[in-house]
Amino acid sequence: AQDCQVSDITVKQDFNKTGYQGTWYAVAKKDPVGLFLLDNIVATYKIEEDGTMTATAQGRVIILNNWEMCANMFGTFEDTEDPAKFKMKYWGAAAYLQTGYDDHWVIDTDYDNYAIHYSCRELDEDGTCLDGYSFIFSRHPDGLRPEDQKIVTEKKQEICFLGKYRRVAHTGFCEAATN
Ligand code: DAO
Repeated sequence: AQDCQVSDITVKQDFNKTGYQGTWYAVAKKDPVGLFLLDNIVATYKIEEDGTMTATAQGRVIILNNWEMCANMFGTFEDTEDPAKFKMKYWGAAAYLQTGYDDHWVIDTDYDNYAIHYSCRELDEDGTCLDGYSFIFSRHPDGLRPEDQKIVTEKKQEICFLGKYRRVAHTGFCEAATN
């Protein structure tokens, strides 16, 4: 997909959502226009009894331009014909948090250490992504293992987001009991 066509992006083959369950720490993020989650981003995925995937996520946000808080977010996932491509409906625990309906693709994962998420919100006329975001997730709060970094760098390039990520810090901001 080196012409950066979103339709050419390959995702995880035979994605196993059961194996994807549990906690993932965002270690890097490519932001969309009007970014929302800043840092301390942790997502926990779960398969419900009816087989649908759901997630909760936390992260530090700044609302109303200057109010810093920890956002508690919820997502439900609709399956598509590709097992690694979902549509995600998301909303916040509080009404003033963001809501939306985004693509949620799993580009690659080994289930135990790393995962590369991708979402294109808006396609450009030429088929490239005009506005998208991506999380690099690790099962380990302190980051990716050195042996996973090469794979992750290759995948960042394949989705045409190489050089567009920033590190996501984990400072404990969202570990307090309440907001
Ligand atoms: O942070 O700029 C951004 C876009 C991310 C919006 C999605 C937040 C809610 C996600 C909940 C489920 C798991 C990833």
